[in-house]
Amino acid sequence: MAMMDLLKAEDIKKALDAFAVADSFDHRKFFELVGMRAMEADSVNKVFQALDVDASGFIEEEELKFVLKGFSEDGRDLTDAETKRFLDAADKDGDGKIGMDEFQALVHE
Ligand SMILES: [Ca+2]
Ligand SMILES: [Ca+2]
Repeated sequence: MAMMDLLKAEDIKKALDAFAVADSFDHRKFFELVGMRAMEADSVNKVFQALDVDASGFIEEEELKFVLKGFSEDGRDLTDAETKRFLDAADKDGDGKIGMDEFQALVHE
């Protein structure tokens, strides 16, 4: 499922533009701007699957670094600090990766 089928291109652009500066990324604001906070669980799961590039069932740190590219090929890489903050916020069970339930909780927190 392509991200474009789940989200509006203008919202993706707005969300990416808001965090164009390195180290400015805020996942709560990003999910809000991109239109995911109002999304149904089923659609959030589809976004998760699109971001889980290797289909391991988890978003690992190396996938998280390139998470914005999952929304648009113009998306920048997250910095190491942003990646770590994002992971720490999501990874409630401390296994170093984001499961689907953790992703759901993060989007709707
Ligand atoms: Ca993965
Ligand atoms: Ca985890």
